[in-house]
Amino acid sequence: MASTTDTILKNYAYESEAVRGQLAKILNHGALAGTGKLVILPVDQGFEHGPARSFAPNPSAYDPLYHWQLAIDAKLSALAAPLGLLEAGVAEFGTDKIPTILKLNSANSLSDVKDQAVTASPQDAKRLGCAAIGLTIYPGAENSLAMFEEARALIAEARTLGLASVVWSYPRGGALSKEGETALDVIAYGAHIAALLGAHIIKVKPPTEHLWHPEAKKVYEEYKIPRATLKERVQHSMQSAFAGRRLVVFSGGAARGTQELLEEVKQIKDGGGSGSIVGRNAFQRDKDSALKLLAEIQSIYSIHL
Ligand code: FBP
Repeated sequence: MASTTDTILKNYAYESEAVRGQLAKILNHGALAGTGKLVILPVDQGFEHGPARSFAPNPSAYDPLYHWQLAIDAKLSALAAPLGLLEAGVAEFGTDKIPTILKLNSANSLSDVKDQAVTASPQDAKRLGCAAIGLTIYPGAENSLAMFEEARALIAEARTLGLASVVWSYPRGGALSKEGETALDVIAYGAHIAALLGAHIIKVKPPTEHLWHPEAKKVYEEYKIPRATLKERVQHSMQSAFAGRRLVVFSGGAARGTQELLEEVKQIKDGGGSGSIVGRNAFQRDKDSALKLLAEIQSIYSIHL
């Protein structure tokens, strides 16, 4: 019988064995190995929000090696971070203990421009033994078209190096209202654009019930696309990512209560989501609490498969 990983990899049959091998490395690692589900630790918030906003709640987290150890001890699927953080730990931890995703572009809160600078290359990812590159697009932003072109080039280069690609699709900027950024039609659209750009793994925020684009709103209402529960909205997000043929993980967001987060994870799982990417909710807790939370999240994804 084909394993769950093999079944998922059939959706990537157009890719080289090397790229599929990197996807398999992530899918077959850690506590969720072989389940088809993923829990990833992203640590690019120091770049995006600044060090104190990211690490002051748990000062151990100022140390890049802390995040490597956390991802390893929590038996996560992968650690995703910008260049410097991966360079800081790779000599000590190597690449077998935790698959890594090199985040190639970064925004920062000192500038309100809705854009990301390319701060590393696919070659760096290869040099550091990463399984994948990661990059963010901002659908809707003034500069979104250039970001899509940048994504095309980075994904193509990663492919020639045998690396997989993870796209953070975060609609924002331009005409989008704050409420619009996480509206169901907008998140589904962002997931679809990432799939069309060739992302293997897509990362989106959990969508709300809100509908933003007036023309899309009419269609959602005419076809009565269910959206009352997060489970239904996750189902629709998966449907928009090639009818579930792409892995889609949902981000954790700002730190909040354990029960609220676990309830959200249950709904993501029930909606057929591929997993979670949990940063601040993990590393802003003390290590024991983070390990407990990450184990609970992973156990939700591994039951009733
Ligand atoms: P969190 O779990 O901390 O929300 O991390 C997920 C993430 O995508 C990070 O990779 C990124 O730095 C952050 O969210 C960006 O969040 P925002 O765009 O809301 O500032």
